[in-house]
Amino acid sequence: LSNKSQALLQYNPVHNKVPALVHNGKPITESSTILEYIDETWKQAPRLLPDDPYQRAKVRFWASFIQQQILRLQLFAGVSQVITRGGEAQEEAIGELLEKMNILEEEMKKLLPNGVSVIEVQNLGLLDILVGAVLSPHKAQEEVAGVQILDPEKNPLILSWVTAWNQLTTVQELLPPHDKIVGLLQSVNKTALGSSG
Ligand SMILES: N[C@@H](CCC(=O)N[C@@H](CS)C(=O)NCC(=O)O)C(=O)O
Repeated sequence: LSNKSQALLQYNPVHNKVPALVHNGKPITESSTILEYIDETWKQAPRLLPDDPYQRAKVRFWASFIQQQILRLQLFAGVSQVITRGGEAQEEAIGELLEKMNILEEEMKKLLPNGVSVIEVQNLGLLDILVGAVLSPHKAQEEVAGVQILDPEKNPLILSWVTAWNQLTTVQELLPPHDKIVGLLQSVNKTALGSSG
């Protein structure tokens, strides 16, 4: 973000980043903290985390895996890093991303043995949001990075999960069109290439 508002600097003085939620005049920052705050404040369905402590722990573990491993290697940091680093380092980063994606596929098969063919808004969970938010623009990322991130043979569950996410009415209303995401990623990469000299 180049032109940060006074409100953003005021509400997220530590990182100056979005998202920041302001509730009753008080700021909450970091997307996962915001989601948990929403879940604890508005207790009606959908409940984002399960009630059972062990199931909650598992969901939190995979939520952190998606954010710290997959998102880190992908989207803004990942795609620009892959492009700017080039050569061997590029292959290494792509290899690591695909490896993490396969781990996610195998582990989600255990967590969701029936797969995900449809997401019901009333039963929306934290992992639906993270898988959807992080991976729904995967086609644009694949186009910009020139690499397949989700393989239908190796990642059928994740792909059907992303498809189910993309079918939600709210997502269809809010997700920018493919070309716009491609343009955004290209401009992020251009900036990254410029700043890397
Ligand atoms: N870990 C943070 C990441 C926040 C983040 O990276 N936000 C980006 C946009 S998606 C941002 O505001 N970037 C502006 C900047 O770095 O100046 C979260 O999950 O909330």
